[in-house]
Amino acid sequence: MPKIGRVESYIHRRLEQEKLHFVLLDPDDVSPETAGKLAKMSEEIGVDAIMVGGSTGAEGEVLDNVVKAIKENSKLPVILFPGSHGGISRHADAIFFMSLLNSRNPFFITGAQALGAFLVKRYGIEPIPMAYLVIEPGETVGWVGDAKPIPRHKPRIAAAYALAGQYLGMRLVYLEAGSGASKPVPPEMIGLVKHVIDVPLIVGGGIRTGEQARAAVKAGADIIVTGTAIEKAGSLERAKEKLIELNRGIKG
Ligand code: 1GP
Repeated sequence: MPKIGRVESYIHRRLEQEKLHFVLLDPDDVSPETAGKLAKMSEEIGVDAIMVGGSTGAEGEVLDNVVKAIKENSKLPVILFPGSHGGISRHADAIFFMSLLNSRNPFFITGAQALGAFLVKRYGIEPIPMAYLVIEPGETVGWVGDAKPIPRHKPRIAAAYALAGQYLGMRLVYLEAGSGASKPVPPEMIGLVKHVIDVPLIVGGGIRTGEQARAAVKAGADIIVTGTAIEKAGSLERAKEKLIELNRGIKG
């Protein structure tokens, strides 16, 4: 049996204390310099990990430079959040080895995973198996990932996919409304999914306020991912205020 790695153990350990906040930085949107500053700030404020990735342009040198800048500026674990096998960087600590279970295209369910597997092994990046479910509206990842987005008013469909993911051996479930979504995943859906699964539940997409983050946690989310609210805050000062607001919403 494969051993549970360092980052996954850290996630479980931290979850025994409180709900977690992961900040997503997309190398297509932030420079290495800004990414380093945001990571440092995130660590000071009490964020638990930095995720790096995106659906478009988060590959190669662009990705490597952002990961390196984050590693140089903070001690937080850096977890890759790849759009495909192109989203692998040797400088990261771990990778969400994710399958977009409700894609129509097998490339996003098992194809990109097969193309990336040897590189993950060669670089010694810790893989964390994760069921990734795209919920309406789904935004760019829904379109690029050829998803059949789960309707917002159909929590049972999300719960069925989430449980199937767990039964397939995935150790995290991620409900994704899409980066920049106008509305986050509905609390009723978060609640039902949490009720049926035993693995930690991650929720992201469209969470912009402390209030929304609090509602997602109250509904059952274990880990909240925020990206756009921080990346597009307008200034580092505003990003800091946003981080504090979101972190308070999550950790109470
Ligand atoms: C996107 O769930 C993440 O993959 C975060 O979404 O950018 O809307 O915070 P936002």
